[in-house]
This record gives sequence, structure tokens and C-alpha cells, in this order.
Amino acid sequence: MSGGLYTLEKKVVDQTLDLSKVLPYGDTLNDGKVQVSFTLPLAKNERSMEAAKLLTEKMGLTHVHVAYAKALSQEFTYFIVYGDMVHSVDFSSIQISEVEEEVFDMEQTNEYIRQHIGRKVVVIGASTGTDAHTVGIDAIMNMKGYAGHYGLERYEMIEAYNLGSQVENLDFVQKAKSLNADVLLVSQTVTQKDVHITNLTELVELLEAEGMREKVVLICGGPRINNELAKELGYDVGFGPGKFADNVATFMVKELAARLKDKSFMDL
Ligand code: B12
Repeated sequence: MSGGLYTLEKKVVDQTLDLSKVLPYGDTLNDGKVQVSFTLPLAKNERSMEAAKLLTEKMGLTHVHVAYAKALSQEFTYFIVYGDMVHSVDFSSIQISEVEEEVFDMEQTNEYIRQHIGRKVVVIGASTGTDAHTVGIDAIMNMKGYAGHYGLERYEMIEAYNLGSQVENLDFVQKAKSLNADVLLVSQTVTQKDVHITNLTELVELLEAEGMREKVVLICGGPRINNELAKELGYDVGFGPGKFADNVATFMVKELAARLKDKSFMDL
């Protein structure tokens, strides 16, 4: 073991970590060391550096040190500032909405569909609204897959349609209707001015207006999407970074099978 790693571990074990008061870690436990970076619309000079310091203190940092200031233009300066965080977080009280841990591989999903659904599952996906980012939705859907995980197009029991990017919500809904889609996948990458919230909400409203919301499994994903946000916005589930076609497929086939079971129970 290297000396550096040993020192790091020793400092952690020598002190007790209080999970009700967790602080950032810099060099020793509970030192609260933080680095922040931001740009101010000010020229680089002594006054703007003082402004950066004052602003950082207002964020709840003490012992503030402006470590780096770089003029981006005559009127903008980029700062990197160090300080000690005075606030802590009660980790023991945090509860989040996590998606079920069990994840099927491609063959297990195909077999689950054969046994519990009995026909191919129709999935359509797109990056909607003005969003031009396709890599996320491609990672989930493309035949060749992403990071060693095959995409939904490769699944024998899934009929997948990837509509690409900048797909209007209305066009997306119409396509879903014409294909009689079981599952809708929506990707949102741009979050500037909360455009993703407006766009994702509009889709739910359109589906409701068309009487389709309850008939489809509605899934969204993207770098700043999590399950909690997705549910708040009226989606069945949301996936963020580190999730692949396997996670999506597992969730959707179980959800569809449960709905079919409920329906046959109601029809009795
Ligand atoms: C490549 C890229 C582009 C390419 C996109 C090419 C393409 N065909 O997609 C181009 C150059 C076109 C581009 C344009 C822009 N981009 Co851009 N782009 C990126 C970049 C570098 C990588 C994004 C990416 O491909 N990630 C890889 C994929 C695999 O990751 P992912 O999307 O998170 O997907 C995973 C999960 O989130 C999840 N997932 C994603 N979608 C879905 C959907 C479902 C249903 C599910 C289940 C899961 C899921 O699964 C995936 C695998 O795990 C990022 C910066 C970065 N390093 O992340 C900026 C970034 C996303 N872009 C950004 C911006 C601002 C833009 C522009 C607005 C810039 C501009 N002013 O013109 C434009 C967008 C214009 C528009 N109308 O949308 C910002 C977004 C900031 C924000 N949060 O709003 C970023 C973060 C850069 C930055 N730091 O400023 N961009």
C-alpha cells in the first residue's frame, strides 16, 4: 500500500464520523474544506477579487482564499476559491427514491417477456423538444449498445424505434399512438433555465389530453434526471448517469407485466 493512501485511511479511522453532521473532507475528517469556482461579470482586479471573496463567505464558507482569478475578457473573470464549510448535512435522515436493484441481462429480459407478456414489447424513444443531444438515448437504444451494454434494438422481444433528437412532444405522442407503443423513453440533456422541466411536463399533459397516459409506461432519463424528479413530474421512473438498457428493460417489463396482471384480474 502506498504511504499516501495509508495516511488518508489512518486519519479517517482515528476520528469518528458522525453521520448526523457530515462535512466535506479535504485533508482531515470534519475540516470542511471546499473548492468553488464561478465567473463574475466583472473585470479582473483587486475589487473583483474581494467581491469573489465576499460572495464565497455568503455561501457559508470561512477562511476564504481566492486561489485563482483569470480574466475571460475585459468584463468577465473566472475564480477558484477555497474555504471551510460551516454547514453540515444530516446523512442519517436522508431518504431517496431508488429504483429496484435487481437487473436482468438481455436474455433474462427476453425470457421474462415471453413468459409474462407473450408478445413483443413496442418501445419508442427520443430526445424531445429543442434538445439536440442524442448520445444518451442512443446509449439506451442503439443495437451496438454503450459501455458493454447492448441497447434495446438488439433485444429479440423488443420492437424499438429511436426517433432521434429535437422531436416535438406532439409528434412524439402521435408516433406513439400510431405504433401502439407500450413504452415511451424521453431523453433530456439541456437543463438551462429548467427547459427540461417545462418540456417533460408538456409531454405528460399531452398524453393525458389524448387519454394515453395510463396506457403507456413513461420513462425519462438524462444526466440531471433522477427517479425522484421523474416521479414528481408524472413519470413512472427516471434514470440518470450510470444506467443502461438493462436497467430500463428490467423496469419496463416488470411494470408492463404487473399492469397486465392487474388488468386480467379486473376483467375477471
Ligand atoms: C456531445 C455534447 C454535445 C453535442 C451533442 C451531439 C449529439 N449528437 O448528441 C453537441 C455539440 C451537438 C452539443 C450541443 C449543445 N450542448 Co452539449 N454537450 C455534449 C457533451 C460534451 C457530452 C454529452 C454526452 O454525449 N454524454 C454521454 C451520454 C452517454 O451521457 P448521458 O447523456 O448522461 O446519458 C446517460 C444517462 O444520463 C442516461 N440517459 C440519457 N438519456 C436517457 C434517456 C432515457 C429514457 C433513459 C432511461 C436514460 C437516459 O443513460 C445514458 C447512459 O448511462 C456534454 C458535456 C459532458 N461532458 O457531459 C455537453 C453538454 C450536455 N452540452 C451543453 C450545452 C449547453 C449544449 C448547447 C446548448 C451549447 C450551445 N450553447 O449551443 C448545445 C445544445 C443545443 C440544443 N439545441 O440542444 C451543456 C448542458 C448544460 C445544461 N445542463 O443545460 C453540457 C453539460 C456542457 C456544459 N458543461 O456546458 N453538445
